[in-house]
Amino acid sequence: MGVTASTVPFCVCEDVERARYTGNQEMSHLKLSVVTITLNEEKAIGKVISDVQAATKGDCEIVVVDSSTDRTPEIAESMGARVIRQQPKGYGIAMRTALLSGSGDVILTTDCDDTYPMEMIPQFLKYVEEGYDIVSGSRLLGHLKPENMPPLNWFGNWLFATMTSVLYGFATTDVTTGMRAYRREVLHGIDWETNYALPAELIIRPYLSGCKIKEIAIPYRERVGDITLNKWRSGKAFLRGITKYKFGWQIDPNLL
Ligand SMILES: Nc1nc2c(ncn2[C@@H]2O[C@H](COP(=O)(O)OP(=O)(O)OP(=O)(O)O)[C@@H](O)[C@H]2O)c(=O)[nH]1
Ligand SMILES: [Mg+2]
Repeated sequence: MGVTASTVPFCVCEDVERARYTGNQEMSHLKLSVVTITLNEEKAIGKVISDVQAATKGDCEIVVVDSSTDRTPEIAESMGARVIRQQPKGYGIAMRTALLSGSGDVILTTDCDDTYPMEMIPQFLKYVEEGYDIVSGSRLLGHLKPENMPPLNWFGNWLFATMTSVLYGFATTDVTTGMRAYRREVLHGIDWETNYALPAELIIRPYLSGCKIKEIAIPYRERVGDITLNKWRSGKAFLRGITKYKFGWQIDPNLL
């Protein structure tokens, strides 16, 4: 599959399916890279890496793009992760480096705050093996406790997903999720341009290029450590980023 930004858009509507992890799937033969980004996540990084290693039986590359001033990079390196140091320039700039640094056939992303279910990695891989280009974990389809996602965050995430569904005809329930698996070619075929809106761009532009996308329900846990992102800045960036690809608006990249 060759995905390019110039590919004529066409519609591949995939049903969003509820899926439950049974815990006993065989691991995939595809080479996997799990990539994450960190801004002072020393409380969570050890747990996230050990969960990834347990879920993949140690058979995966782990890449951490780190902008911390705490012990996060030392902990990550001591546990076998490849650490790339970068000045803190925002979520999307760091995530873009991480996405393009993974050497696997499949690149799986996660926040490094212990919110996402690393034990579901085999299920994400299974759907890529079945032919999906992107498998996206939806927190809003899963069983969500209010203390893990406050009502205002829930509303914002619901709004962004609903806007995407209405504007693009792509049935989605979560475009701001941090847990997705991508076929490597998808990531290298598009010149990504947003920063805080990158999670939405990462699903909208591949969809417009004809990628097959599967959304599955995931649980979402309470964060370990302090939040690093400014909700208002991210929220405004998502509003701009989600509308941009529908109307072809030229928007200052610093606002995305
Ligand atoms: N390298 C790097 N990582 C960053 C930067 N900003 C945020 N991060 C990381 O990006 C990930 C997402 O940030 P969070 O603070 O969890 O934001 P969030 O997921 O919107 O908020 P919660 O739902 O409360 O977790 C975390 O792993 C952060 O450590 C940055 O400038 N550079
Ligand atoms: Mg988070």
